[in-house]
Amino acid sequence: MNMIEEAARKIESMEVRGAARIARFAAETLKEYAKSVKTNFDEEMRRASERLMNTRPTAVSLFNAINYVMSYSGESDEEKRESLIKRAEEFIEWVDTAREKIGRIGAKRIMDGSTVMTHCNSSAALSVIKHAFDEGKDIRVIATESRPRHQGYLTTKELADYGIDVTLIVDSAVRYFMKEVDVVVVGADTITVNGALINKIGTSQIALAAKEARVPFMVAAETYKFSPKTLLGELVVIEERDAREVIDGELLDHPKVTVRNPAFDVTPRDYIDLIITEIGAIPPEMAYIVIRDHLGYREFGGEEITL
Ligand code: RUB
Repeated sequence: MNMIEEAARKIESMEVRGAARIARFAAETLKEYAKSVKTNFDEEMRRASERLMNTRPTAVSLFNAINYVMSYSGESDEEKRESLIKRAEEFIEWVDTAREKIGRIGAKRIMDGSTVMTHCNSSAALSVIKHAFDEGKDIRVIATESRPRHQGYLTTKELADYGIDVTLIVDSAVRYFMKEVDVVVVGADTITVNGALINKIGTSQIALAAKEARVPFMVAAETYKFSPKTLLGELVVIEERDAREVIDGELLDHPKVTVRNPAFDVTPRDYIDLIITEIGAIPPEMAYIVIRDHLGYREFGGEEITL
């Protein structure tokens, strides 16, 4: 199996998961692949990027990573390779530094003595929580289980190993515990041009419960989670995964039973107090400006569209 196919399967099987990790991994993979391409550089790289792009549909970070890396330039294959490698390294640097900055900015919004609720397993959201803890704040986290793939267990272990007190709850207990929560912090797979958040299934219910209880709802999202495609009118595709992730056994084969397994949902901007990005803490209404000023849009091999 070649390097690209192997990487694509790792993303599809969720061995590599989470919007930032997927994006970083795609950039790394294209960089390594570029080093091995002998002839037909453009064509080989185009095919490789298409295969990676078709792994998971929802997180725009994958699209933005591939788009960034594939916007290489040069005359000869050697020049193109060099340019691509440089762009991949720039993107990887962007991922690493953005997470750090988001942690520093977001931590200011977490007060000493707070209880923080989080959902799924977001490296950006956890960066905020860890920074607040590193500043000496006495905080406690409520982490949802995040069925069906239980990414909440990863969050629980990661934070507990870091020294933070964590309470793990089932997803349906969110409203029950909301009265104990001072702030909710979640990550993002995509932010649309109108400021809506697409994140792990269940996020929108948490936002609803937070609004009802007047608990601030913050999103930790690097600027490469904002979607230029939505500016051009595209709708975000919500990935629907195999029913066997939800249950096994006889119900699956029952002719009258359908099991649905959407992996993400949409939280409207009215439920979001603040988006913490590496360029600052912004209201969701500013999504258009982030897309216009920080993300170009270029289709592979197509026309560049100036925003
Ligand atoms: C992961 C998920 C995370 C975002 C943000 O979904 O929804 O909240 O991707 O994560 P999955 P990060 O496990 O299905 O990939 O901040 O690390 O990019």
